[in-house]
Amino acid sequence: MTLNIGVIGTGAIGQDHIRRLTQTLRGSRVVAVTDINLEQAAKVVAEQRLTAELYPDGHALIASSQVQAVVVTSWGPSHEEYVLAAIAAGKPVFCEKPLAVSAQGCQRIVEAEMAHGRRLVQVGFMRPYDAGYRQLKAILDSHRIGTPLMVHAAHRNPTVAANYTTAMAITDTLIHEINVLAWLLDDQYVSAQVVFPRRTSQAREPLRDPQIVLLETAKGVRIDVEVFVNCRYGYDIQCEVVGEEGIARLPEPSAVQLRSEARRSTEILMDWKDRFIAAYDVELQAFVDDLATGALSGPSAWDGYLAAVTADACVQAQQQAAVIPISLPERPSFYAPIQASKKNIYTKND
Ligand code: NAI
Ligand code: ISE
Repeated sequence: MTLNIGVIGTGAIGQDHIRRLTQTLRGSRVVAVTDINLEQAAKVVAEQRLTAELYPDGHALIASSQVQAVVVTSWGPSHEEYVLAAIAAGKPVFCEKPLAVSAQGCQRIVEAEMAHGRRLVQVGFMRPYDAGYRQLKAILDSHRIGTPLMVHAAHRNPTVAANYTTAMAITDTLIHEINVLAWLLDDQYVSAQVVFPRRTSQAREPLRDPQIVLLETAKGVRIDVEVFVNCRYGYDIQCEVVGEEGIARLPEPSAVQLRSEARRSTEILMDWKDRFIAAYDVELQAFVDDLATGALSGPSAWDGYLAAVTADACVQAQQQAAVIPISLPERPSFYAPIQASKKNIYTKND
């Protein structure tokens, strides 16, 4: 069976997901496309030689009988209304992060999905699908480094757009670490603090860059994440877990080692699209495959909600220069992770 997908938002990641759905993945085709900038959507349809129909807006696309599932890749503030519309129409929806720009928005989605009675939402948290993070998690779960005590992580971008704000270092960037580290440690956050080192002269005023986010988990693990979005040299994701018996480190992306002109070197990627290309493929393939078997198993609306609550605390921590307690609600049984019996890349026990 081929799943007919409608894509809302044809910017950077929208184009990339359309390409993978059309050219790389099995079992899906893009039949409908829209963007608030219709000219751009038309350009993407032409450039990627899609047979997809162009829709005047996201709501018309969701309502169309041609569309069986929706992919939301528009800008963050529009996610909530499209996800709620998809749920109201009873259609599965893959929504890029953030699920909504506020924790309350995510909560409204959770409530709508639970009222619907079946999972319809997958959030675009792709790190748990990355082979390196999967290996790291397998090591932690095997207890080879003993009980995790600390995590040192970094999320570095070479540069960011002019409209990037200090809060976006949390809501746009750190949100991936918020999701993946809770999954990796099988833990949840209890407090957040943000400290600002010396500001890089490469950042546009008034952006505070870099930042160090300090998170504490319920099990007492201390996490520091450096977010540095004008680091210039590359797109660089680091993660090191220090345990009682050893240290486990996220592998570097594979790259040719070059010996030339009296130097030994390897390239550093510049773009998130390349760094996580395989993880994006696997997460969207999981969405398509899960829909064929009837039950979504990837990052849920609840995971989107937990990330948003934690992100809100981090933004408060930026603004108040204080340690902000985080109180996360119990995961409802509706969102219990699907266990080993089902082939599922996201859950802990598969
Ligand atoms: P972008 O700015 O390149 O594209 C966004 C597109 O959405 C634009 O074409 C814009 O015209 C369109 N748009 C804005 N409002 C709309 C509306 N109300 N209805 C329909 N279309 C609308 O942004 P980018 O980088 O593609 O990001 C899109 C989303 O994907 C963001 O939420 C971002 O955080 C997320 N993202 C996730 C990544 C990941 O690693 N999972 C990587 C990059 C982006
Ligand atoms: C972007 O929006 C993403 O989601 C990428 O995965 C992330 O690494 C990058 O820093 C963000 O700007």
